[in-house]
Amino acid sequence: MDKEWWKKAIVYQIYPRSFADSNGDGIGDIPGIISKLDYIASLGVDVIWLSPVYASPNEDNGYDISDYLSIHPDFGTMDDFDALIAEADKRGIKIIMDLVINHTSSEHEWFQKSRKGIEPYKDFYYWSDSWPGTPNNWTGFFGGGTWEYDSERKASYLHLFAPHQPDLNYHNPLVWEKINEILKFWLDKGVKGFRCDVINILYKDSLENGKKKMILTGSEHYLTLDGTHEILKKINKTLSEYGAFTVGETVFVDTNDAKLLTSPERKELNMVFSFQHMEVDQIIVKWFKKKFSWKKFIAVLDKWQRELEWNTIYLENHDQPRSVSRFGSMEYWKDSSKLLATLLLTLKGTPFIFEGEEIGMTNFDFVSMDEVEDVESKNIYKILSSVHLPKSIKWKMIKNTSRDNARTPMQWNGKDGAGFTTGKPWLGINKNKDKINVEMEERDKDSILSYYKTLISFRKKSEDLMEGDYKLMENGRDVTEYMRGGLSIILNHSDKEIKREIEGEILLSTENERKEGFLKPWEAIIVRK
Ligand code: TEU
Ligand code: CA
Repeated sequence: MDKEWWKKAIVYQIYPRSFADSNGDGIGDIPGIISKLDYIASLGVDVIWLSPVYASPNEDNGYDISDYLSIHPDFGTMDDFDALIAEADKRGIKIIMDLVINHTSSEHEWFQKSRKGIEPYKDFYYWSDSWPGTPNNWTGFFGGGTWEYDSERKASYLHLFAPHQPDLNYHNPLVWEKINEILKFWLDKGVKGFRCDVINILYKDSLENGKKKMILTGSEHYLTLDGTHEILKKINKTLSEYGAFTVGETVFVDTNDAKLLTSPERKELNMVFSFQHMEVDQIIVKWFKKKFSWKKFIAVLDKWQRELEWNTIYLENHDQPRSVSRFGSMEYWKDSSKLLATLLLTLKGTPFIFEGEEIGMTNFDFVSMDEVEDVESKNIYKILSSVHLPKSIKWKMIKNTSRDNARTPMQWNGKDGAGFTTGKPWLGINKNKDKINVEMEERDKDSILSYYKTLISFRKKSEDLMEGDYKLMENGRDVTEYMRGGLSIILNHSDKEIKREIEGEILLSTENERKEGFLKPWEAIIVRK
């Protein structure tokens, strides 16, 4: 097999809890995913990335793993997982898993033994009784402090995320050995790679106080350090024997860090998820939104396109609000969703589609905190309770940014339960399910879903889109144009009709009926120059 097969792939991310529920308990599961494999294959994608399906107390929906070698009963059994690999394989689809190894759940056996001081687990985590100078002043990713006191060990432990997500101590060589066994376990089952959760923060060089900052005080002690590069080389070595690939979720990296992390000679990661284009509508932290600007958005994407030989392209995932609600226009919901699809599938790199993006799912329409499940949102809301701000503003901050925006159940049809479940869904279903759903869009040749299929098959057949050089031609307030090989992609990301003569042959447009000499509002076209 081509060593760099993942450069030709399109990845579809599944958030298993929210995808398809086979047994009516309101939680999506693996048999549910298997029942939708024909649908996934019909999109033309090559790889499924599964958000965590491991055993977990679900304080952070599976990003807190209590056993890396078993499947959470909510999701099914190991036999179900094996069946998923086999059934996907029949359809030419590979499975990659989420690798969450910066931290475990506090219910993991390693932590339970560690807090009792049982060897060899005693120093599997960062305990204040083993590290002088702790607890320190570091602040965490979900807001608030990073040390939790444990009455059993009579010491505190470090957690960069929620208190039940203790950070693993990679100064202890045994930790890597255990992780390596886990990698091999899944690779032997036929898993073809990993999306590596917050992978650039694994190694902490010291636990001294950090420089005081607006966010993440202490981060200079763990962001993309040499110790992490060393671990990545080890992960790479194990995976290379299986022809598997990695995509790192890398927080606060710029293009220079990303080059180090992904350069083929260094043999670390294959690709990374950058956050910079996701930060265009934020002021320092995501809870402070500012007006989105296409010019800045394209400028950031352009920098990454120019500076990296190859990388991921994504507009959505389970941590981000829905792209059409954020970058598109609700008035031109269908057109702007198609335009975003065009951007996603014509840039240089490996595209990642998040479940529901292909039908234009929108942000959750929730009205109160009671409907929110996201641990991050709940934490922030708690912190906000001591801040003097009108309640309506606090709610707006949560509503616009909550990760639950992307986590509402997949809208398969317009019925009660949206075809997702026959029971009570774990998280509310968006009321627009009767207008936005797979069943309707499958029947409609002009739908967002149909456009995704057309565009994916167009991309696969186009050498220009698969491998062509990238060059930005125009970065305007209303219109963007870039070249991929001999193709020009023109996007009108405004609510206005724009006068524009097109030179060359228009191969694809988001519009059924084009208006000669104009770009319709939110029209995107691909032109052979
Ligand atoms: O996300 C890491 C991460 O950086 C996010 O916490 C981010 O800060 C925030 O979600 C942006 O809103 C990964 C996973 O994708 C996320 O779901 C987990 O909660 C987190 O790691 C901890 O494992
Ligand atoms: Ca279920």
